[in-house]
Amino acid sequence: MLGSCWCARLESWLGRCCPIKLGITEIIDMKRQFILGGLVLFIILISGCSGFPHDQGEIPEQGARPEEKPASEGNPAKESSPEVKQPAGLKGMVVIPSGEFEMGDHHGLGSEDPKHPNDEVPVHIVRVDQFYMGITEVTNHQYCEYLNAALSQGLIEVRNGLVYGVSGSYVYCETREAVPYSRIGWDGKMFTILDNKGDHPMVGVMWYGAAAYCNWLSIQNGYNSCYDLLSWECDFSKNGFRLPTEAEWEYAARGGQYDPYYIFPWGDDADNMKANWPNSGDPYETGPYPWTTPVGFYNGGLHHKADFGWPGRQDSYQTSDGSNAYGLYDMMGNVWEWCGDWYGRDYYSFSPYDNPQGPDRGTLMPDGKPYRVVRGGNWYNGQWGHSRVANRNCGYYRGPQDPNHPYYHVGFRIVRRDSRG
Ligand SMILES: [Ca+2]
Ligand SMILES: [Ca+2]
Repeated sequence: MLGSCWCARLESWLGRCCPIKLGITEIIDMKRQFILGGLVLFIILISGCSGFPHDQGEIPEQGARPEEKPASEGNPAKESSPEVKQPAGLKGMVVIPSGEFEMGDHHGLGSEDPKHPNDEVPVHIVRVDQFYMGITEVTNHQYCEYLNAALSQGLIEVRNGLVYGVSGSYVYCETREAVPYSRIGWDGKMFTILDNKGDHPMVGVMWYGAAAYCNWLSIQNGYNSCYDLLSWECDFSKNGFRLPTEAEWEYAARGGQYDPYYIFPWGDDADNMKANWPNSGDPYETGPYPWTTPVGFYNGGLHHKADFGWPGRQDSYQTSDGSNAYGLYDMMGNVWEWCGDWYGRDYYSFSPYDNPQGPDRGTLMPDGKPYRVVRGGNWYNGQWGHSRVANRNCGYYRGPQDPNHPYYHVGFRIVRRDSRG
C-alpha cells in the first residue's frame, strides 16, 4: 500500500520535475531502481523536493494550444452541466476543411414555394477557407450562461422582458416575461432556464443577440471579438467566434458530398427520423410550442423517456443518425440558424468566388428593411420547402412581422476561423 502510493508520487514527481515526459517503461525501470535503492534514497527525495506534488497534480498536456483542441472549445458550460444529456462524442466544434463546391440548387426545387421565388440560382462555384463549426446549435444552457455573465459585466439590460445591449436599440433575445415560448426566465435579477430545456437549442434569439453572444464567448476564450456592436460590422480577420457566412453554412451542411449533390446532407431521402421536422413522430411533438428536441438528439440512438423527461407518452424513441460527414447535428431541422450575411435575393448572380460574405446591403423586404439569412429549416416547417441544404430564407419571414411565425424556431450555431491558415 505504502509502496504503491510512493510509486504513484514518484511517477507524478518525475513527470512534473523532468523537462521531458518519460515513457512508461522508463518510469517503471526508474521506480524499480529507486525501490531497490532503499530508504536512504527515499529520504533524500523527500527532503530534496519540498514541493512534492499531490496525486491530483495533473501534468498539462504538451503543446495543447486552444487552436489545436477544437473539440473542446466554445462549449465550456455544456460539458459540465449534469442536466445536459449529450449523445456520446458531442464536444463542441469540429474542423471544416477548406475547399470548393457548387453552391445553390442542383435539383430545381427552389421555385416550389410561391412565397420564395428561386433565390438559389445560378449555381456557382465557391471556395471557403478552413474553419471550425459548432457541432450543434447553441443551447439554452449556453445562452443563459452568457446572459447572466453579460448582465454582471454590465453588457446587457432587460426592458419589458426583452434583452438589449446597454442603451442599445436592438433586441438580443426574448424572455418568458415577453413571450410564452421562451425558455429563458427573468426575475428582475437573473436569468434562468425554464421547463428543463437546457439542452434544447436557444430560440427567440435575434441576429444581434447571436452576434453579441459570439463576441462575449470570444473574450471568455481569449480570442479577439469579430463584431463591432455599434455598427454590427464583422471583422473576418479576427480569430473570435462569429456566425457562419451563407457559403460556410451550405458548404458545411453538405458534408463534403458533391457526387452527386444531394438535397439533404445524407442524400435525397427526406427521412423524418434523421431530423426534427414536423411529423418526425418525436416525443416532443406535444404540448406548447416550440417543439424543439435536445441538440444532437438525432444521432441514431434509442432514447428513453427516463433519460430525457420528454412530454410525449412513449417510453422510447428510435432515431436515425442525421449527422453529416463532418459530424454536424441538426443542420436540417430543429431550429433555423442565423448566418452572418444580409439576405440578398439575387446575390448568387454576383457572389464572389473566394469566401463570399454576403451583399453589402440586403434586399429590402415589404416593410422597407433588409434582413439577415436563416438556414436549415426547423421543427415547425416541412422538409422540402425549408430544410433542403440549398434553401435560403430571409429573416423577415420568420419574425413578428408575420404573426404566424414568431421567433420560436430561430436559433444559431457558431463558427471560428482557423488561425492556422
Ligand atoms: Ca418534430
Ligand atoms: Ca438546425
